[in-house]
Amino acid sequence: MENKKDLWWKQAVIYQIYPRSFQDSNGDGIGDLKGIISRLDYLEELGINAVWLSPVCQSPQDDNGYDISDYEKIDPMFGSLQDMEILIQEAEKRKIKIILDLVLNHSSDEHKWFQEAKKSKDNPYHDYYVWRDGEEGVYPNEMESVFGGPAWEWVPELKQYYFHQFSVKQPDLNWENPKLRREIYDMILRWMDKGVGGFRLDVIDQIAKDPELKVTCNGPRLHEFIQELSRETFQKGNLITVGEAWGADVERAKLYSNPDGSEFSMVFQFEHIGLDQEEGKTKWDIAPLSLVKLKKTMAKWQTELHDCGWNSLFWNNHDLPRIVSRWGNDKKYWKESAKMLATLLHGMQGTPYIYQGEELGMTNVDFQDIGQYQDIETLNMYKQRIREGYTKEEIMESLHKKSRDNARTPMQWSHEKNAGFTTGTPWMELNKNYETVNAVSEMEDPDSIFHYYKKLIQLRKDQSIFVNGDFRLLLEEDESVFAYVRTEGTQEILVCANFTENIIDCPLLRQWEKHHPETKYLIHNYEDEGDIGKLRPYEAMILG
Ligand code: TEU
Ligand code: CA
Repeated sequence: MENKKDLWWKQAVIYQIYPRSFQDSNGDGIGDLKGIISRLDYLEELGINAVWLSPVCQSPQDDNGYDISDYEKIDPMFGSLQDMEILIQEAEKRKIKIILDLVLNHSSDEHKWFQEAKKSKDNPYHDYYVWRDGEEGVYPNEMESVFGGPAWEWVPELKQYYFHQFSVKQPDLNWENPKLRREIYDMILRWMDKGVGGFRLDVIDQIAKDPELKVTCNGPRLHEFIQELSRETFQKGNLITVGEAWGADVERAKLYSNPDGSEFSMVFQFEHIGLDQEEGKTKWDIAPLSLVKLKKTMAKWQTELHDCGWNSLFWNNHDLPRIVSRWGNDKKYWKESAKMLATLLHGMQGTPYIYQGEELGMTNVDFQDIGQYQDIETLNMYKQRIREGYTKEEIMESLHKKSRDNARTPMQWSHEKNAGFTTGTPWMELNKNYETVNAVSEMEDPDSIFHYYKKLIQLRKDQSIFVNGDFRLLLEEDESVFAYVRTEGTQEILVCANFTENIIDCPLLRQWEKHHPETKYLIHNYEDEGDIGKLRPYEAMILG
């Protein structure tokens, strides 16, 4: 089946909003839909084409909305269905599409399906979930939840366990059940009728599972389910669909982003994201990043999906630490390194994603007390590591580097109280640097990170080579410089970046200038051209 649709999302730049931390409109300290509507002009100014909203559906908020208790109601803390309809309309006026976050691997235990399911084994909803007979205290196996502790929860009335890959309040849905699948498809079709522009599919590679065989990712029926989901819903519209797939490799990504449109537009794969994690350990056990590994990983995805799939391009999301603190330099070279990282990413082939505040250079937060953290994964890790004998200092150091709350401190709009995020008490403390890192000051400064992102986004719109060009990595073994060439027909551009705080000799640039005498800077993160053969700390440029 040829996919004849206009693939608008190949030219698009997507902005991710974490609604509870974006903009509060009613003073309760929690971001909401009306707050987002009030910031659409800012997003239009930045030049983005679509907004991915982390979940705003009804939820007890055990995992900040990734535990949905009604897929078709907006949680009152975020507003109403009417607010969502107005958001979709107001965004449309600015040529911005709204992408919803579909959490289909699990629901909340407060969803009516689960409330029914746990009433009895022969309840019609019982098999919407994954159950195992057993006896109290003897788990079906030793599988663990992503958030720590056993992945099985005992229900005494049924003398059964239910399976949950995430929190105990996030029971896994049983995709083997066609009745469940049909209900999910009908729900998605109703959201499509409301005019949403696409969907992000939460941990979608975990929906096909076999807990007996300890299979919780890339299960045997995964692509069968995804192709049915796509056929029954997405293919009936002209949507962007992006699956979150922590277990994806290039071969699987070719299926997920097959140009025939049989599955998704693309996936979020995380191979580059895991490179500063100690082999075989957890995300909290940090290893120094090897630039050579990063270059080879990103180059592999660029070359192997070219013409047979499609990449998403991201450094950040609501689960990840802020990239300028992680692989940049959020102190002495904060502005240069934030711009360098953006240049590297946006020069590649794929759809770029900007996470709220990334365009301002927002940084990790150094909370000093565990009481300032709110994320369930962080709090569970703290308790578990205290039990395991880690010191508080060791744990806080890991949290400063990798807690998901690094991405969830409120958006920094201005230097005013609470950074203009709320007139009330913010649900989470702000990062204290909002007095200097904020949208108002950066929109006033033509040399700001904000304006640099704006230029990058415009560049992709102006030059088709960013969307269509092929990719060739240069200086593969160089541990300081990340450089690659994009080619489309006779046009060539060079993306070159110094990933370090040292001044680096770069003969490549002199050679480039010799072979392209009329070359010019399409974008550059230093104000003056400097010495063409040398790269200053975190210096980056795109030469065309
Ligand atoms: O995340 C999938 C997931 O596994 C991440 O939680 C990741 O393992 C962890 O954050 C690494 O730091 C998705 C959502 O993005 C996340 O916010 C949810 O908590 C999770 O699924 C459950 O829905
Ligand atoms: Ca609010």
